[in-house]
Amino acid sequence: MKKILFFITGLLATTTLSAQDLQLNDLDYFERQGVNILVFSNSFNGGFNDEKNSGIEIIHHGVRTIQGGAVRLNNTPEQWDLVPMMTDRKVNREKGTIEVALRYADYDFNSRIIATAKGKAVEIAVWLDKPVPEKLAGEAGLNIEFLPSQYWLKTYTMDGRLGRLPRYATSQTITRPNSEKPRQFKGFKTYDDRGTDRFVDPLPLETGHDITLATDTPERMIRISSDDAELKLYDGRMLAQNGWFVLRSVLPKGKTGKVVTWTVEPHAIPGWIREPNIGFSQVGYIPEQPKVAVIELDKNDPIQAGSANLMRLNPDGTTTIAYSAAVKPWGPYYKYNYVKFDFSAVKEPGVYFIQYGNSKTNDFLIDEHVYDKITDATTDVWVPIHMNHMYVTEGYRTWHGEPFKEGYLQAPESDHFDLHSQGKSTDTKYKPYELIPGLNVGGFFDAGDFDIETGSNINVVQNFIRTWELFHPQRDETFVSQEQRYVELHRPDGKPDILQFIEHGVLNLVKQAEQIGHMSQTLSNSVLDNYHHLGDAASITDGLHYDPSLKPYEISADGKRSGTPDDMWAFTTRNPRLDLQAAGVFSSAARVLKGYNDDLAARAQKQADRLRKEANELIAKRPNRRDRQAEADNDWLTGIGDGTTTGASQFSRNVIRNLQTMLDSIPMKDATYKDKLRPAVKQYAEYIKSFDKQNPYGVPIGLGNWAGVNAVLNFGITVNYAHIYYPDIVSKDEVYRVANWLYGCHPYHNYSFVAVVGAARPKQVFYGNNRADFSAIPGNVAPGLLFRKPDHFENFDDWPFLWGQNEGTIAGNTQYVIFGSSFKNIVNK
Ligand SMILES: [Ca+2]
Ligand SMILES: [Ca+2]
Ligand SMILES: [Ca+2]
Repeated sequence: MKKILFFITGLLATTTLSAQDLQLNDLDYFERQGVNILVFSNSFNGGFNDEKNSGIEIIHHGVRTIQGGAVRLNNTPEQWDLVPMMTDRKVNREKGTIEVALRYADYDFNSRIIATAKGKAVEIAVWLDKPVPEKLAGEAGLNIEFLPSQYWLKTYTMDGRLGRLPRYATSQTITRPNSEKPRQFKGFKTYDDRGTDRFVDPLPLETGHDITLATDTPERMIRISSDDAELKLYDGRMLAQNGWFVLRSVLPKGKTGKVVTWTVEPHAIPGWIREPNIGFSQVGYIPEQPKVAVIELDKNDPIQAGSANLMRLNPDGTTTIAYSAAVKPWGPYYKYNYVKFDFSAVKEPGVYFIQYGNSKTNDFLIDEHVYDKITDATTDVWVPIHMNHMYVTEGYRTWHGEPFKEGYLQAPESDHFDLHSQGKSTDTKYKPYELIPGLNVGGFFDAGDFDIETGSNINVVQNFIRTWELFHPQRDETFVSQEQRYVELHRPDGKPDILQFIEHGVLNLVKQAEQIGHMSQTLSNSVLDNYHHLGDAASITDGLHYDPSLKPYEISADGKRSGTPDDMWAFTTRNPRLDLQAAGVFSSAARVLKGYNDDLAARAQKQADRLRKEANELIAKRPNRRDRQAEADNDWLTGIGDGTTTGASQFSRNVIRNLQTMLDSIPMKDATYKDKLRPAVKQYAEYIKSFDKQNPYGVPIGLGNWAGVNAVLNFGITVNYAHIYYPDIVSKDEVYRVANWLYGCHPYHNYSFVAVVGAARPKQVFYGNNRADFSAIPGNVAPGLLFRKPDHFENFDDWPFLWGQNEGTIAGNTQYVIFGSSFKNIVNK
């Protein structure tokens, strides 16, 4: 149904846009060839506040370079500044308008934005029924934001004056009393004012009534003018590295009605057609595997048919056509059309590239060994760099010193940030702010931030244990000394790295169980101003115990305590379901660590037994929906084992949800269990094939605000295991789906999502803890393609700061280790 709907939209768009004026299209956004103007197709959701993904957004020649158009309360809003809630959105097709109602509940402040197509421009106007509240007068304004990496070094004119947007934030700021600062997320503060009681406010780069940005770059050029309001141009990077260039007009005091009017005209290159995106595996292909490139085409691209060539780069420097074939149309999927080029027939090892029309890809290999190194960067570099409570070094470079030497305090009651909270009771023997001894050992940084997310750390240990028990990888490229709290990359120490990673994860988790009595939700930042830390993890806190009897920033005479409240907190509200998960992983860890670290194995087993008993008792007293679901799943799984589960209506959904668990238990069961599973695996084989109809890439594509790589990896792991145990039902050809997607065969661009050894063109930037350097930590896996409603996929590779598309997590990256290990195992057989 969706396919048909979008196909019709595509046809309409090509015929009605010939006038070259902006039209309000069937998907409720303004469109002309090369320009999409979205008015709150995506609204601010409040979860992490400003995520640079909402409000009025402009997709300019295929790239979403402008967003954040809304009434905002700051010159350059940061992530944790307040965002408006959209309370209403009306599309008026006759008038060609989109009207949204916005509300700041904290200030009982309502406004409306009306966007109206006017020729090639859109008018954006702010309407007020009541004047701006006193407290926000001079602060509330109409803002819109420009992507720095697409606008820096570009020229602009403001009322005829020339300028160039700076590559780095070097404009000017003032400070103002904190009392004038609009409230931030839940009353937290993103900045440490060092006792001055003042906040930093950027000054504008330019002020006027008529600005054209990127006068030197047609695909980015945009003109914004206003007769009734002053336009001010700011650089948001003065406050935060993830800030954008901001244009704003402060709303006038005491006025109602139409208070600010902008005319916004993005330049459109006449007849612009997006360059085809030829998706293929940047890692390359082994000779025997299916090889299908997916080519993404602009809906106005006339070349929807024709043929493509596989070109061979010969050792003597010449190029020859190795294979030529007609492309096969797949059809439309969201805003683009898709064709496929199948060159599976080519099996000769060599260096190749694909040519389609005037477009050529970079080169790639066809060779028996292309997949050999796909997990090495992740296990040798990414994972050890994320080892907490250790000094981590590589060659001449220190990644970080030993973090959080002062340990963790018992969290007081808090409705916190990063989705954490601490209930009224601590559920421990500790008083709020009391040191919980010994927690600063082991564990892994969560992601682009530095907390120990307990659930994720449990997943990490689970993932490594599964990898170890199935494949026993003996790879040793990392030196780990728990005694010295020292890690060195690329220095073998005679011990398999995976065992050392398991040990490192378990050290923290077991210590939590021993000291707290159960598992913490997280060991995380107490203050927002060090949560967004970018730099050496060892400098997040001062390493000194917080002593509230000292003045802020004062250090005790013995040099051991400070008055700076930067110590991390342990969030300890008891969750018996998490305890049960931990108990499961402790039992497995005890099995794996026996003979390697007997003491830790015994401690893990002891905590497993205690936590399981206590958690089951607690859950029996307070069962919830999830427990009933888990119980139902368990009955169903047992039914499979007993042969009593039959073709119920929920069969397919249950298979999708539980097949991995069932496959994992095959080694522990007798041979009849494997036979009983066959119908479920057959069902799953149909599910795998169903993706060929759902989208051109043949994998499950997620549409959430965290792009879908975890679901894709889960799918890939299950496909791999299903093939390993049932090669007659799930054929070897199926296991390449997810590898293709990860390594470059996906929408938007064709770069590998894994900063990986072996890929010809991996992504360059990721949301790692070195993101301020526009860099990556090798081996990271990006969440991937972020979907923006109603029809846009995106993955920036020049701007690392959008976590939903570029952040790698410890759980996801260790999931990739299982995927890659099982994939290599299959391929190399
Ligand atoms: Ca986190
Ligand atoms: Ca080692
Ligand atoms: Ca401290």
